[in-house]
This record gives sequence, structure tokens and C-alpha cells, in this order.
Amino acid sequence: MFRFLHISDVHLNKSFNTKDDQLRKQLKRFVKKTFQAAVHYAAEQKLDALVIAGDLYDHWNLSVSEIKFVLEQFNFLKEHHVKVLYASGNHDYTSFDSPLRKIEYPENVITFFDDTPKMIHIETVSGEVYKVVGCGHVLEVENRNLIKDFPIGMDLGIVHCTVESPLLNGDEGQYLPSTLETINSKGYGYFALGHVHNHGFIDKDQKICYAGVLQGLNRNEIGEKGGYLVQLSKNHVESKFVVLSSLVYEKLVYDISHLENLDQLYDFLLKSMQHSMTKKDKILTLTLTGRSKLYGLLKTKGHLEDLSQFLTEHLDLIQVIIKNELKFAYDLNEIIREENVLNELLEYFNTLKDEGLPELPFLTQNLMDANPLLDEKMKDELINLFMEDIDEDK
Ligand SMILES: [Mn+2]
Repeated sequence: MFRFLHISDVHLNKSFNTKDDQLRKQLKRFVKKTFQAAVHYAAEQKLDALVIAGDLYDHWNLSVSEIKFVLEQFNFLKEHHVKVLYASGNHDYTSFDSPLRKIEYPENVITFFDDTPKMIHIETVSGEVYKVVGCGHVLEVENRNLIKDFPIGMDLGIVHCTVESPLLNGDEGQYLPSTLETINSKGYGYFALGHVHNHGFIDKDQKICYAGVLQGLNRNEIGEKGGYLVQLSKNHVESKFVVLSSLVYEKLVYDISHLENLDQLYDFLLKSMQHSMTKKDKILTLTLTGRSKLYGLLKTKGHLEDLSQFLTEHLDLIQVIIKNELKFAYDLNEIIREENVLNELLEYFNTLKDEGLPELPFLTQNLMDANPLLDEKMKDELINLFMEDIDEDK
């Protein structure tokens, strides 16, 4: 049996866009820590190989310490008799002048850097021989379906490519575009793919798999990430997803329309979030929604930063990003009592109501009663338009 860990899209030297120096260093450390977790997992499980299906690096610029780090990891695997099978992707593409070709890896590392399929034989711990085929990217944008040239009937394929599937977000682009049909026609025991940051199988037989990003790299890559532990034999394949991420991005949405003041808001969020959080290093995107009396207050500079700081400290999080999607809370009776343009408009339409209402696609409570064409959403929009502007001027 051939046992390996399939990972991809590590983006090890990614530079994060944040003004916060300390946070940026922290984020970089988490990426390394997660890669180290994958390496340790492969060693502990006494696997035959760690398979990296491209984008190990985010770009060509590697610092001395980053290269040293990778070599340490690969040497650690060498000591534990674990091979590394590494195919380049679009981020770490290996053109002939690429500095990535100059890194001298230990001999347990087998690279697939060319744009033609390379076949190797892997002898497993159990003494069987498996045929592995892979290729890399030599162009920044590879638009050929290089899998077409892969030989038929091998055991494992490794390639970084774009294949149409429900896993795609739509922003992946067309890098080494291939199809399920092409890959299926090769009849391999397992195809280890990289590039798409979501993970999962794209075929019904569960043999063609995207490992996904090894760890979330931005607040849209939510949830636990990792790789696949694959046990491949000559006529059977079994795999399971292994969580490896050391940092997890999460999103939470709270309707706070029932809250009266900031005190209540802080208590409510702390209590609700304590319940819904697992204990792990996290970056949280918190969205506040609803019609709220706190609408204006939370728009005032400093309040959201303070709330974010409070939650970060109390819940021991790495960062809390708060998105204010609140709407102004209004009291219709008060609006009607005041002298303002909105009120004028309401009155004008009341007159129309008496004289017979034209079928206009807008406006308010009073009109709502009179005209079934006006729905709640239109009324909301109008009042927001007026009230939110008034509020900003304060
Ligand atoms: Mn990629």
C-alpha cells in the first residue's frame, strides 16, 4: 500500500496586506506552523510521501530564513524516510530562469518542474512499486491542458490545474485548464490536484481530489483546512481529510435590532460568541445587522475599534473585523410630527391618496395602507434614503 499526505497551496512566503506589523508577522508564522504540522503528520504516520500539488510558494522572492525553513522541513522528512513529491503551480512556476530551480533540496525530494509529464517509481515501506506522474508550470500563465500528454494507467497523478467543478469560487482563472474527462480517461488510482482553494473530490468515484489551501489565507477562506491522507493500493483507494490549519478564519452575523445601548451590545456579543466558538486561534469577521438604535453611535469613530479590541481580548482571538451593516431605526410617528422633506413627501402622497393614487413604485407607511403595490422593502428604502442622510449630517 502507498500511503501519502496530499496537500497544496501552502503559499509559504505570502506577504499579508495589513498595516499592523505585529499581525503580519503573526500571520506569516501561522502559515509556517501549519506547513510544519503537515510535515510532522507525515512523519508521525510513517507515510511514504508528502505530495505537494503546487503553490508551495506564493512568489519567487524567498528570504534566506524561508529557504532554510523549507530545507529543515524536508530534511526532517528525509530522516523519517518520507519522500516529498512536489509539482510547481502558477504562483511558484518554474521557468528555466526561476530562482526556485536553484534551491538544492535533499535527495528525498522529487520535483515536477517541467511542462512535460515525468514518470517516477516509488517503492513503498511495504516493498511495492507505484508509478507516479506529474508536471509543473514553466509559464506564469499556462493555458495548455498538459494532462492530455500524461501516460495511461498509472497509479498517482500530481498536477496544479483548473478543472471546472462546484469547488470553484470563480476567481481561480484558467491555469493549466483541464477537464474531468481528460483526467478520467487516464485511469489513475488517484489524482492529486492543486490550485482551487476549496477542498474535495470532483468525481463520483472519489479519485480526483483538490486538497485546497493548507490554511485559510484571508477572511473569505473560512473554516478548518488541511490535506488528504490517502491509502492507495493497486485496485483500491481510501482517503480522509485531515485538519492541519493552526489559524482558522470564521464569519459570524448578529442581528442587534433588539439592543438598546452599547453596554447591552458588548454583553450580548460576548455571551453569544462564547457559545459559538471553538477554542482555536481565530480571525473573526463579525457582521452586525438589523435596524438599530446604535446605528449612529457605531458610525462614530472609535466605537467599533473599541468593540473589536474588547472581543479580541475577552475571547482570546487573533483579530476581530467588524462590519457595520446596520440600518437606521426610525419611529414613523416622530417623522410625521417633524417638519422635513420626507414628511412633505408623505403628506403629498396622502393628498394623492384622497384624489386617487397613481401607480408609482415607491413610498411609505401611509401609502402602504392605501396601495398594495407598495411593499415593505420600498418603504424601507425611502425612509433609509432620507434618514441615513440626515443622520450623517449630525
Ligand atoms: Mn494556484
